Amino acid sequence: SRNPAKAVKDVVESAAEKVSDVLTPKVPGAPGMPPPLEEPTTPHDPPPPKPEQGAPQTRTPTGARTGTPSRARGQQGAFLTTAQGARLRDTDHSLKAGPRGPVLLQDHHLREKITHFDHERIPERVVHARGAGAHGTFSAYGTAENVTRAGFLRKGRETEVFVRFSTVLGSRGSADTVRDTRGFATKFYTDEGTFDLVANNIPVFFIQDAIKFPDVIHAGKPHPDREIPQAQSAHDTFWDFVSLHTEAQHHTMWNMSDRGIPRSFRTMEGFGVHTFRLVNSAGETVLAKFHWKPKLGVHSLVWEEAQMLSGIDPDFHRRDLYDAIEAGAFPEWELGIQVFPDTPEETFAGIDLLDPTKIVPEELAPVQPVGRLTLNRTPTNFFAESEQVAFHVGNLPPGIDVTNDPLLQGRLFSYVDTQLTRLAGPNFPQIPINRPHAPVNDMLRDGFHQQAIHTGVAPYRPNSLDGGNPFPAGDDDHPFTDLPVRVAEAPKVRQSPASFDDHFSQARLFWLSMSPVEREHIIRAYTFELGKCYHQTIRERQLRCLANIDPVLCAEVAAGLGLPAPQPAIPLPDVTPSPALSQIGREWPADGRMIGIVVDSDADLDTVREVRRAVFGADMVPLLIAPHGGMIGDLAVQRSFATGRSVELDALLLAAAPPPAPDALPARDAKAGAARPVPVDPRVLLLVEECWRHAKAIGAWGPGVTVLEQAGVIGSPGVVTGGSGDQVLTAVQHLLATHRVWDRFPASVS
Ligand code: HDE
Repeated sequence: SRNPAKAVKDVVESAAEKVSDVLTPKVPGAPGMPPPLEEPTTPHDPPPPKPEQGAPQTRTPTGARTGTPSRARGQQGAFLTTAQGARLRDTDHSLKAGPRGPVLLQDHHLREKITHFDHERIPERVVHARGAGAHGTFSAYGTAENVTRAGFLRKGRETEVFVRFSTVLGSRGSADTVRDTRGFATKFYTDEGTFDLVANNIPVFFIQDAIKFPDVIHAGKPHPDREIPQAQSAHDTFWDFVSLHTEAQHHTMWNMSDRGIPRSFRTMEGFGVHTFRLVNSAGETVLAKFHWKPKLGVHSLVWEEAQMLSGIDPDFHRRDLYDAIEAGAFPEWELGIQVFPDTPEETFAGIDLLDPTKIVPEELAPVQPVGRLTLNRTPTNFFAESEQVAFHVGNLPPGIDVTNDPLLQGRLFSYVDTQLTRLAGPNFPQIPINRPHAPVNDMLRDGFHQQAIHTGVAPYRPNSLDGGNPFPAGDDDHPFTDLPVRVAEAPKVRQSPASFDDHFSQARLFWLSMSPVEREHIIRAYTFELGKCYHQTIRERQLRCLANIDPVLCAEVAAGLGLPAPQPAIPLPDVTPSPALSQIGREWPADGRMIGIVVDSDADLDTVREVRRAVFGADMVPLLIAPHGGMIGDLAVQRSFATGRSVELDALLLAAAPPPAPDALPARDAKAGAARPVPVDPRVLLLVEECWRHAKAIGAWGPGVTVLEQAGVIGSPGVVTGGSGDQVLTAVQHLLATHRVWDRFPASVS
C-alpha cells in the first residue's frame, strides 16, 4: 500500500509545478505546435487511465464477462468527432449564411451539441440529493459464518464495494456541513448478487411507518411558497411536524446533538437502522442490526465551524473524502452486528426490534465485528458513478433477509420506484456502476435505454425453443431462499403495536448518556433551531416535548427562547444511560488531520521543514500558511492569508509572527476603543481566535509565541508554547487524540 504521508507530500510539492504547466500558453502555430487550422488542439496521449469500475469494461450489460477493450471515453485522441464518429473541423462557429447572416437549421453539429447539452441534467434524488461516493474493498473476518450463509461474510472473502455518503434535506448543490442526518449507502458487489446496505449515520428514524415518509420530508424540505430555507431543519414546518408527531423526538435529539454535524464522512458511524433476519447454512435464523464503526472514531464539527464552512467551503466533506483517498490515507470502517435471538415476540431486553425509533444499547448487545471496509479509489466521473448509482434495500444476498419492520417494508417498494423516474426507465441496473458483478441471466426485456442485445427467442419459462434455459437454481447453487417465516393470522388493520407508543424514553436515554459539553451543544442546537421558527405555538409545543424528555434540557432551552418551561405530561421514563453513545472520553488515531503552520520569511525554516516532515510522518497533512502564495524560501505555500481560514484545520502551529501588510487598516484596540497599529497581521490573530474558540489545539515556538501573547490565549488549556518545534508538535499531536480540547468549552450543564 502507498505511504500516505509520502503521497500527500508528492501532491503538495508537485502542485506549484502543475500550476505553471497549466499557465504556459499552448499557442497554435507556435514553434513545435501544429498549424492552427489543421489541428486546433495539441494532440497528446490520453491521460493515464484511472482504474475503472470493474463492471463496465469487463462485463456485458447482462453481466457476462467480455474481455472487450475499455469503453471509457474522455478528452483524448487527435480528432473531435460528432456522436456518430464523423471528424469535425470546427466546433466554435455555427453554420451561417455569410459571416453576418442567420444560422442555418441544417447545422447538424450545432443541433447535436446543443440538444445533448439541453438534456444533460437528470432529476436529483428526492432525498439524499447531495452526496459523494468512493470505491473500496470489504474483507470478511469470517466471524459471522455461524449466523449467516452470506458468502461475502466467509473468512478471507474480499468484495468490491461502492459507498455513497449524503445529506438528506438539501438539493444537489447545497452545502455539506449543514445540520442533518447523513446517508451511508454501501453496494457490495458480491458473487451471489449485489447487497445494498442503505444506512444512515443515526441509528433511529423519524417515523415508524413508511406511509409517513412523504409527511416528514415535506415538513423538512424548504417551505413550498418561498422555497427557503435550503438544507435546514431550523424552520417552522419541520418543528411543527416533529412536535406533533412525537415518535420523531428521538431522531430529532440525535440531529440536535453533535452527530448532526460530522467532522468528516470518515469520522461517522453508520447504522442499518432496521432489524434484519440472518439465516445460516443450517437454516437457523437470528435477528440482527448492522453497524459501521470508523477507524478514526466518531468526531464532529462545532456549530459555528459548520456554519462558517457552509460559506467558506461548501464542499468540505466531499473534498475531505477525495483528498484523503488521493493522498493514500484510505478511510476504514469495521462492519459489526448486534445479534438477537429470533423469538416470536421480536423483542430484546424489552425493546421492540421492529420499532425503527429504538436502539438496543451496545452495553446490552455488543457490536461484534465481522469485516473491514477500506475506501481506496475515487470515482473517475462523478455523474457516471456517484450520481447514477442506485441503491435498493431489497438487494439482498442469500443469508440476509428482511423483517416486518413497517418502515423497512415501505422502503422495499420506494427505492426501485424512485429510480424509474430519476434514471428514466427500468434498465437502470445496466448502468455501469449498478451492474452486478455476479453473472446476470434474467428474462427482463426491452424498455428505455436497453443496453443488451438479447439472443434467443424464448424469454419465458417453461420453454423448449431455447433449450429450456434458464433453469432454476438447486439448493446447492446458493440460491436466495424465502424463509418460511410465520405470518400472524390477524385482521387487516391500519394500526401499530402498542409498544410503538413509547416516544420519549430513548430520547431521554440519549440525553442522559451525553457528557456535559455534549449536552451543552444539544441545548444550543435546540435553542438555535426553535429560535428560527416564527410561530410561538410551535416553540411552546416543542418545549412540551422536551419536558417529557428531561427538565434540565427543557428549562435551558426555554430560558434561551425567553419562554416559561412547561411541566412534563408523563412520568419521566426510568432509563439506564449508554456510555457508548458519547463521542467523548476515548483516544483515536490522528490520521489525515490537517495541521496549519503559519510561516513567513523570518521563520526558522529548518525547524519548519523538520516539523512538516514529522507531520507527514504521523500520517497527518501539513498546510503552510504564509502572507503570500508561492514559496517561502524553498518551501511551497499551500494557503496564503487570503485563502487560508481556520475551519479547515484541526490544529494550528505558529512559527512566525507576521507583521500586518503595509497597506492593512489599523486594527481596533478593544480595551481602549481607539485605533492603534498591531504588530501582528490581524488575519493571523483571527486564525488563532477561531481555533481557540473551536477548541482546537494550538502550538507556537520562537516568534510564533508573540502571536499567542497578542491573542491573550497563553496558559489556557490546549495552548502549547514551551520547547522546540518538534516538542510542540508532539504535545499538539497528543491533544488531537481526543479530537478537541474539551476543557476549553464552558459546560454549564451536568
Ligand atoms: Fe431512504 N430513500 N427512505 N432511508 N435513503 C432514498 O432512494 C425512503 C430511510 C437512505 O446514496 C431514495 O435512490 C423511504 C431510512 C439513503 O443513493 C428513496 C423511507 C434510511 C439514501 C428513499 C426511507 C434511509 C436514501 C431517494 C421510509 C436509513 C441515499 C433516492 C420508509 C436506514 C442513497 C433513492 C444514495 C434514498 C425512500 C427511510 C437511507 C426515495 C420511503 C430509515 C442512505 O427511495
